Amino acid sequence: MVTRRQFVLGGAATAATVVLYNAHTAQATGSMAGHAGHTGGLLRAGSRLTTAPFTVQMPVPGVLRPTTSTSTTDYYDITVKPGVEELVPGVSSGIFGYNGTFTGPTIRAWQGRQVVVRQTNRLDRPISTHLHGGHVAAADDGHPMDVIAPGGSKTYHYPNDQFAATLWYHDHAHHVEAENLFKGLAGFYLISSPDEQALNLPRGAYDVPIMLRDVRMADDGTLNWVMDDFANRLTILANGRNQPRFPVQARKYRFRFLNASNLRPFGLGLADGSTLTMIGADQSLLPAPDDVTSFELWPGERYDVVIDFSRYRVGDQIMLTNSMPFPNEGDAQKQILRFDVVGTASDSSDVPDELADAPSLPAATNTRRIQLGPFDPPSGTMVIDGKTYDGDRIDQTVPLGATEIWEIYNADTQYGLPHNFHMHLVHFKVLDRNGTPPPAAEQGWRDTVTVHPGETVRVQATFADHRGTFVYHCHLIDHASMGMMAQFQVV
Ligand SMILES: [Cu+2]
Repeated sequence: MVTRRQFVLGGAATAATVVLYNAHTAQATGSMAGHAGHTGGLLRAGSRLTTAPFTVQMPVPGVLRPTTSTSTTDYYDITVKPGVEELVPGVSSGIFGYNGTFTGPTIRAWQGRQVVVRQTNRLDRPISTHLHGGHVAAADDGHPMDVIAPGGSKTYHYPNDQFAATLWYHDHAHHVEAENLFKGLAGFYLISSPDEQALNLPRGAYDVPIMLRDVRMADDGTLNWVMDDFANRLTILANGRNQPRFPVQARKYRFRFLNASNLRPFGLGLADGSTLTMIGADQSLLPAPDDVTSFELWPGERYDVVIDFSRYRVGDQIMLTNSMPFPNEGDAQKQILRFDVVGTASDSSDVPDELADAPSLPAATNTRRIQLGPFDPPSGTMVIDGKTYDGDRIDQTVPLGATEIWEIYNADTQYGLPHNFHMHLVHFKVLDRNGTPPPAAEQGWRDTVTVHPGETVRVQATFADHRGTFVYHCHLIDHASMGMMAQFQVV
């Protein structure tokens, strides 16, 4: 029998973190002349544009059709190019997009069935497409230095020998990954497996990916890119729309929440405080479902959540809210998406008490200590173990097949910067945070983990299958572009 309980992930630390986070932002953006004036413009835009919130329906990104398929492989073609989207109703924004759309097309993959994607770059800048969460060869990883020049193409091979999970692909070209992601280069990559399908979770039209993120938008719709510009990214988007509505039937849905923001964490819940059932995170389903009333979603992270709308009546409207408290933000940042119950539908889906095997942990043979930060405001650099990223430097050498514990310490106590640690190639298990085992929602396989200032988080991973050079970095991705990235080489 599974014990379900309520929790707020890291809730106690949140308020202090936010205050300090803002102190950092004031430091980091202190040189921005006209800062106050621009904020005023954004607030005017916000009040004008929120005269009609929840009038536009949240789109569900379309599933990409293979160009060709064989008995073993699906082949896709994606063109990265500029596009125009109405992220806010009535205002056109120039964006970068996979196939020109702000939320890229979704790739649906099957465990053990290969996917091959040819990416063609029609932007005027380098790109590199990383499959976040993909267990792939180094040549296919979308390494920051392995870029596709303007006009060029590269073909990526994804074996999908991994668990059913919500993955995503996004840009990773060094020094411009943060800007490229900010302007729209992100899409879903969903892996299913026979084990997962046998569970009878909500599927088809009732399995909906939702990409949450923020942008800084001028009154005319221009997306204003400024590095580490946390405080001015005030327009929140769900699947590329500001404050949309989403019609639902009075039955269970599986929502795959991804935070594709560069820096912004969310604290998500329903306005009526009712239950969300966590079923998956990052790289796998959870061992058991976990009922909560809210959860935090940090940049790069995914949580699969079942919401049962059968407790509502047709005509009810339920707000998805963001409780992460940031000063000077109003309803436009707190009310993210409204679910409108528009009808009833039969529901034979189920959330069983056991979802997946708990992560297996062979004995670790090595422990490494990794230090994130501290941030150095005068230079504007972010460091890991005292160094900014250098593509010619190998920071850690790991024998193929080794199982290791990585102890990640966040040294950014002075400015109170949280970081979200992400490793390429591997999936890891969070062992503990300052010695305390993780909550239920962190009990599955992960590839990101939030490390608050002064915290030490221990994770365990096995470096299997692929030799070569891979990066690890903060997934508050502006930090990565500012240097908070390093490399391990599997030999
Ligand atoms: Cu960071």
